[in-house]
Amino acid sequence: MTRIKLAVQKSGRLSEKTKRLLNACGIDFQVEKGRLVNSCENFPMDILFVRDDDIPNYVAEGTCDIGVVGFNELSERAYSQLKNGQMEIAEKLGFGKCRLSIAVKNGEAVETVSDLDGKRIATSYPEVLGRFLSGNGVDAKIVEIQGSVEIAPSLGVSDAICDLVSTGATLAANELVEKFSILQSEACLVKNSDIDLTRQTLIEALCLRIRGVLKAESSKYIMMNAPKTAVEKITEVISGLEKPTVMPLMGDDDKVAIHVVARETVFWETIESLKEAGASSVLVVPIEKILD
Ligand code: PRT
Ligand code: ZN
Repeated sequence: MTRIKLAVQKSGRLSEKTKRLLNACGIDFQVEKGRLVNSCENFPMDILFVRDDDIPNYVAEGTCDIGVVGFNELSERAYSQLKNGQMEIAEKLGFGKCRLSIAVKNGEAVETVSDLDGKRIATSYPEVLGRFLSGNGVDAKIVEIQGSVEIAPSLGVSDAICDLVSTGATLAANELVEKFSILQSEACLVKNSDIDLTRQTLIEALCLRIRGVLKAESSKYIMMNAPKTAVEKITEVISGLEKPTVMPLMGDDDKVAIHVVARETVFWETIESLKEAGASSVLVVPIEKILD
């Protein structure tokens, strides 16, 4: 029986969330220590646990059919393969969000991109940075370093850095100021484009499950009771959500139950507005799966 091969980061920032996503898709597997390939028990898929740096290449070369990796790694290591259609992004997964930014020492006079002319910029992303600089006509020296890029300026190795930022705490701790964000990134499911029909069908089935889980994660089911007279006002408050279901309440002719699926984050303000409009017993509950 045909099986697909998925590359996943072995241990790092994307590992746990990737495993959790697969489990939420109903895919079970054991991770055995020291074992490179682990087979899924209830889905025809084998998982290869590797360093994230290797994932773009594994998928581009067809060693694996699909992989979960940050868009930053794809842009650095598989830019041309993505551009020429050898591989493609099947799903954006919504976690591992960060940005690749250029930062300089506190007080350094860099305001516009052209102020980077003649500067030395340390990075582990020479390809992405090189494209950004040449695209902006900037002539700066790229100093390639693997790891701890943020200490390069204080060591005198560079004048600026280009590194991933999420909260900004690392930059602040090293007295660096973020100036230009050159790439937005998140974890992606990437796939090789040259795949036979059977594998293609399996990948589509996996994507359908992933989309269902992601949609459900950002959705909530809201239930409330309300006087019949308040239904119109409440419908206005939830007009941005799906069409509500309005049901009679047994033993109370004046009140109804209103149920609605919210496809976006439900803010406290919305719940407060519902209460103000006359709703009571407002329940906001998580949804496990949504298949449209
Ligand atoms: O061993 P392996 O090669 O597999 O792992 P790795 O060490 O290369 O990668 P890892 O596990 O650190 O990160 C994997 C992926 O997570 C990255 O490729 C990104 O797609 C994503 N990601 C999301 C991040 C961050 N956020 C992040 N903040 N990767 C790294 N960082 C680092 C950044 O380099 C800097 O040192 O965190 C620091 C900045 O964080 P803040 O919060 O202080 O701004
Ligand atoms: Zn890595």
